[in-house]
Amino acid sequence: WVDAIPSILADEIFSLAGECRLVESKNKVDLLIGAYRSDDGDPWPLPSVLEAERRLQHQGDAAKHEYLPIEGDPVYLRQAQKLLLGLDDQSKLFQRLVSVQTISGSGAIHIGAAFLSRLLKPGCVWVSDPTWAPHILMFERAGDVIILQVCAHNPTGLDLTQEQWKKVAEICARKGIFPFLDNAYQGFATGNPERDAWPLRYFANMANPIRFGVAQSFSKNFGLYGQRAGAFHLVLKEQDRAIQGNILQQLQFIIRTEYSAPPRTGSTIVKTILGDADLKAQWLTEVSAMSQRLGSVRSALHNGLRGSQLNSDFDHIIQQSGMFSYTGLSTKEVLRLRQEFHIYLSSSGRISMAGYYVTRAIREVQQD
Ligand code: PLP
Ligand code: TYF
Repeated sequence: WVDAIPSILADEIFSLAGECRLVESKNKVDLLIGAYRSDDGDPWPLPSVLEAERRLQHQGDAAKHEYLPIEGDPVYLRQAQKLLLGLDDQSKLFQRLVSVQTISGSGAIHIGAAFLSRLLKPGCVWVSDPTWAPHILMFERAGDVIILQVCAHNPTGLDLTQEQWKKVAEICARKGIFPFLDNAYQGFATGNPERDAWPLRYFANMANPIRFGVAQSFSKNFGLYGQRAGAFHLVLKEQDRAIQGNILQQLQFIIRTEYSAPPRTGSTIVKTILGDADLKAQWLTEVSAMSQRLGSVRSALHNGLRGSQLNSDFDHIIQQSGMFSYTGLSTKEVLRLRQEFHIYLSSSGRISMAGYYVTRAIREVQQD
């Protein structure tokens, strides 16, 4: 059987990033991965995260390497729910939620997909075209489900308007479609996580509630890419109260068969920040700073390209928001950029706005 193991398509972004690392040119430009970078092109550990880590280190918690429960840390999960839905301690909405901690946003999508494929058994899963490629891979086996990105859409940078969200919610309710909201960039569209959560809060507070799932990631908005802090939430109807225990058992079963219990370092950092008023306020300013910097790179890129009598005025670059820009460059043009200029971007023409040589180069030319 070993000889018969077939090859499988690699992930384009990760494999091109590996290729780019090997390129020796000092002028190479990496616009691939959706990870925030500072003006100097370096990763930016959030100061609020560093402060939380410092506090945790001094706590000397003897239990800090113990297992978490299968479904995760209850304090972390409550903070995660509050951040999504804007809840205070008295909110009745908590009673409609079943939440489990997951291996970041990807794990949340996977656990959600596994849950839906076991229990809802959807006939069809709808995704935006284009969408983040793993959506399709993760739902391949999984009434109908539609995957919707809450904000800062990957790869296009284009989000639904509030009016469009209302229509989508109405169609889901009318046709019995289960919305699966992927929330990987809360804070990156407007700079404010509360404002970016509008679609989630609209869905949760509809007069005639519908059930929906949410995959929540803290990779981007806490800069905790490698820590894998996330959660999968089900927002249910009032009348589902009796079945919530069974739902949690099903989710625990799936987790048990896959990895037993979630990792705790990242979730402990997130709950420390969200549970402390000062640290939370600091974190909010840091999210806003990341979003603003991405916005100014966007404007700088647009300024550099417009009016240059090219095929496009590139105005779409400033109409988009978040981590990515969907440039409209063709696959052929992308390939030339890579081969002739060592500029690496996805073949779809998506660029990660945090790519720093572009910013630095634009600043240099503007200073001359
Ligand atoms: N969903 C979208 C649209 C993404 O772009 C990503 C990647 O960053 C994720 C989910 C999940 O990321 P992670 O598993 O790092 O939380
Ligand atoms: O789209 C991105 O760049 C990020 C990181 O299979 C990523 O979401 C990319 C590809 C992938 C998993 C994560």
